[in-house]
Amino acid sequence: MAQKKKIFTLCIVHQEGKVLLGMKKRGFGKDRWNGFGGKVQEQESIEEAMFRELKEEAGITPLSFEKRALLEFHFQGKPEYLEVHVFHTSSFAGEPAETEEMKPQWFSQKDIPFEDMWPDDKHWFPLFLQGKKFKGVFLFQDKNIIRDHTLKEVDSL
Ligand code: 6OG
Repeated sequence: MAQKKKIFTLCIVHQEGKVLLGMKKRGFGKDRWNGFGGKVQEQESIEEAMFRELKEEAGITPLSFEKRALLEFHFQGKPEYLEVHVFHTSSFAGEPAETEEMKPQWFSQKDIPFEDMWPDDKHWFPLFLQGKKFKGVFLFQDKNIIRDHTLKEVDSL
């Protein structure tokens, strides 16, 4: 039987050698730095969800963006997997502000806090920051341990 998937967005603001991450204050991924995003709702497109989540979680609107990655996250023993559409944006309108869900902070791209992020991030952030497009599949044993993964560059998504 085909596995069910849930579709998510993840948007990372990257400009002038810096990356804007948010500390997740509640829910899935609590107490970890991450880009901004969430579940795509039934009546909206993936891009619309990306805009909505960036506004809701960080108070900003991207002025340009590019899809850079498609990541699958499988958790052992869970019937559903996550399909995460990862976007890059380098320009936005508004001022990043703390919200109920996220506390935003700029990091130098040389100083990304991988120890306090999802463990997959250290594998794919370098490709992301180099401007590559890629697909990845990660199999988690639990939220701290990756059992297996594949990552490959692609020409288009
Ligand atoms: P809400 O629950 O806030 O959406 N997400 C992940 N991000 C990374 N870097 N690694 C993972 O490994 C992730 N699993 C989910 C997708 C959750 C947000 O967290 C991202 C969404 O942006 C397992 O609605």
